[in-house]
Amino acid sequence: MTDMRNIVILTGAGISAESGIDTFRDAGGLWEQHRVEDVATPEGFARDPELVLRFYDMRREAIQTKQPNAAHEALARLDANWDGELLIVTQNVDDLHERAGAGRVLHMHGTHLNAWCTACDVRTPWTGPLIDRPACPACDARSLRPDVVWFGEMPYEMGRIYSALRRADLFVSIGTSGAVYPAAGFVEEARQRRVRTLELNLEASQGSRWFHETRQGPATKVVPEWVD
Ligand code: BV8
Repeated sequence: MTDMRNIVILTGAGISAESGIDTFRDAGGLWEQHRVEDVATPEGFARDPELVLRFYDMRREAIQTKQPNAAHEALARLDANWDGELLIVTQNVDDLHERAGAGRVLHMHGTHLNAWCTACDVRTPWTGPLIDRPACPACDARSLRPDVVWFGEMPYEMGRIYSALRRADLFVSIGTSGAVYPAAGFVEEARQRRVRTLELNLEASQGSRWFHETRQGPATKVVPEWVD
């Protein structure tokens, strides 16, 4: 990586799999009874708010019992030691990158650590259940939803992501199936700008053909090997 100055790293559920957090595709339990698109959409929330709130309460509770793994720790080391630009754009709503010590992290699909009030639009840190319809700390309305980006909603900080991609020398995708846009399109964006592209994933993904190099294996193996 010696000639690389600016790096953009995209991570997906696969980087947290070995921490015990279910990915979307091989999840058990509630995931198998509901397609993500049915539960992770504004329409699904309008149709059955209790189902969606229970679903996210369950995931939030599960995330809080998990620990970062060697892949999160390797990226945190890279972040700490890299004197060029570096941005970890994660699709994940877990906070394992931050708990491993990474600082330059952007949650494009939101985070399980916040609740978002649909009455006053204020986002507040929230780790408890939402199913009991607690009052918004800012406006007291009982209108809190998870602060995650559902299908059909605009991901966060897209301008910041695209400007980082424009300046990048290297784009690395870790643990994502390349199934969901706009994240799945970042590699094409990178290729059009002649940015070097690398995929680190357990298996071939929907976007593998776009990468100059793909290394297959569990994240706790292939990510430290790449970083160190
Ligand atoms: C938007 C947050 C526009 C919530 C998520 C038709 C064509 C193209 C696009 C669309 C279309 N129809 C609709 C769309 C748009 C849609 C979309 O892309 N749909 C898909 C289904 C086709 N996208 C959207 O709606 C996005 N918004 O487009 O807005 C807009 C414009 C103007 C104004 C308003 C709006 C928003 C999408 C965000 C949805 N939210 N998550 C939550 O977490 O609950 S999506 C969720 O699934 C993730 O965040 C992630 O983005 C996505 C895929 O998940 P992955 O992270 O990749 O996980 P997955 O299980 O799929 O794969 C895991 C990978 O890890 C696998 O490859 C596996 O091999 C690997 N792995 C497993 N174990 C390991 C491992 N790798 C390494 N080590 C291991 N141990």
